[in-house]
Amino acid sequence: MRALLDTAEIRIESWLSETEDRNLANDVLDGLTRPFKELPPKHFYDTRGSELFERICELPDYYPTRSEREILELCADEIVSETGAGELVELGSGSADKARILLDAMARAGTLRRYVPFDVSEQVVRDAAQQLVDEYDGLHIHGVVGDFERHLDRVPPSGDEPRLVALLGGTIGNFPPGTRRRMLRKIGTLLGPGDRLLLGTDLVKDPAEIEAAYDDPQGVTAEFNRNVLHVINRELDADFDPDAFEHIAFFDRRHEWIEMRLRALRPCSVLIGELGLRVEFAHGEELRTEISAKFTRARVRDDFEAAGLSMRGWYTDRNARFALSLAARAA
Ligand code: SAH
Ligand code: AVI
Repeated sequence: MRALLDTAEIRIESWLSETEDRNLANDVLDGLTRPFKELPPKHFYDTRGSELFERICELPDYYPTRSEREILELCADEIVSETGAGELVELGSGSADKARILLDAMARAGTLRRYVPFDVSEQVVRDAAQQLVDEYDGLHIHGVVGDFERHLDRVPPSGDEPRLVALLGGTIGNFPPGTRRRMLRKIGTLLGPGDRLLLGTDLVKDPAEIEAAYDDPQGVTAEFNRNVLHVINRELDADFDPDAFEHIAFFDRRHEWIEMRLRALRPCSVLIGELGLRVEFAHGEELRTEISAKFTRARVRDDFEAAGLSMRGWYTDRNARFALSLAARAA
């Protein structure tokens, strides 16, 4: 563990080593030597990737962020009064924009004590901590820089007051179904009897509306998608030509998830210097970079049950595009 900052109000710990940050080398070795090439989406998020994601959230077609904000603005007071939460742990916290709505509600209820942003991107944790500590009197921040698939047990123990653990934005949909349930089960270990999980899930709807959200005419999502190649070039001394790959996004109706892929526009022979590995892409060959699963209420409920959790609340926006659900550890 590296302590990145330790003051009276802010503590930030990193559980990522400076050299082997996010398991990138192993993921590249595994993912690019398979017959169907694939990389996990966490590697999008270096500083540039996090900035590109922020821009996606402002795109007219990317409805999840606005829909989830709408729900939070309507229901944050109710969620906070139901839970009595004094601590917010946010997994994949990003810019912490939505956390503010919950922190405001906790401040209004007089319970606000601590915020624990957890993200793989060091810069977003630092920025959020510095900004929020200035905005909320008496707030303590314990930031964790880590991989929530590997370092969830590094979340600091909770205090006396109930805790709300939030996984917002639809990030849970970026895991394949089996891993998703395992992840929910691990998150459940952070919950004591009075604690709650607040989970954001994008809902199944007209495929055209979903596809538009992942293929904007401005090309921001395409640049976000190609960012993973820039990350590999920089961190593993590789020579991908990102312009030789086009952005693909389509709704898989059988699985009810979006897939993002990068398709080679010509044959490419890529050297991953750090691994001494040469990877060949045929013309038209695709690399899967993300799935983003869409949910129904029944799918969320079943996932909770399979993970030892039980649904205690369900909130949607006016257009039923997105849902927030509250869950507790099953008795
Ligand atoms: N919660 C925010 C951000 C969602 S973007 C919102 O709703 O808008 C997904 C966030 O999860 C990014 O900030 C990314 O850096 C983080 N993330 C992705 N994979 C991660 C992992 N394995 N461990 C920790 N954080 C991760
Ligand atoms: C972070 N995650 C929930 C986003 C999503 O919608 O699946 C990432 C994203 N990918 C493309 N656009 C946004």
